[in-house]
Amino acid sequence: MSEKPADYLATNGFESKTPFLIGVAGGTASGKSTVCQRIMEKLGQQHKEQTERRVVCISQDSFYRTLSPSERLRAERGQFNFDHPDAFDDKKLLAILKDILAGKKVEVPEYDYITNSISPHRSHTIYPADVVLIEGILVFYFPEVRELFHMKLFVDTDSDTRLARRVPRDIMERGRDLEQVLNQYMNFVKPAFEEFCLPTKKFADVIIPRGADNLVAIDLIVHHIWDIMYKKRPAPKVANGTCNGTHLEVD
Ligand code: UZR
Ligand code: MG
Repeated sequence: MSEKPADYLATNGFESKTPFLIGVAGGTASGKSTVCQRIMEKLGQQHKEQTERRVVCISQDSFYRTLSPSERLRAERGQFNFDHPDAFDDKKLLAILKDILAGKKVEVPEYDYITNSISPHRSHTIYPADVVLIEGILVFYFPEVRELFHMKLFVDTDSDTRLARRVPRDIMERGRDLEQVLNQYMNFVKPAFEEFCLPTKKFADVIIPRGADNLVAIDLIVHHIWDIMYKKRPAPKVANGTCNGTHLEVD
């Protein structure tokens, strides 16, 4: 398969159409963010300014709900279950996804893993885009949210690999100690994965074994996104190219 030109999305003249919404689920440290990053890279988006991006990625972590004072104390002791569906504000996620589908500009809060809370003064603006990726452990759990996705991907990486990645990440990036990380994993992360996340694999359109290492799967997905976007939309205006009705040729 030939490489599509990196600037295709930026030059095709598509304006304010319904964005193509892709959900990316999978267990903790399965490589969801990396898969999204690879998809964005292959669509040639990662070096663009926020306002010019035609492909954007949002994390479900931005939709953790605000904790009560007692929950906050438990979180500090590693005794709060962040892997349970109740930890999320699914109504807020739903409302934002509906706004995105309506072509609106939205503000997405930033989550801070050190304080276990949404940063009060930090959020980023998501401008209307052609493709919006939403990644998170439970993005397929909530039926109303799940129904909004045009494409559902499940990143399926084995649990040993995920644990081996999760431990150093929590210690280095999220300010935890080893005992706390392992306790939390055994008490909350692993059981919640089995109870809430793994059963949502059946909703996926594509299951990606080995996660971001699976370049063939990522390539196939990216080509599929191209095809769908092209077929869904009116004949694109291409700077130096022609459109013959079945495929796009660009010089
Ligand atoms: P990914 N998480 C935290 O560690 N701290 C928080 O304040 C909020 C979430 C973890 C959460 C889950 N679990 O397993 C993980 N815990 O973030 C999901 N404990 O993020 O999909 O990137 O692994
Ligand atoms: Mg993540």
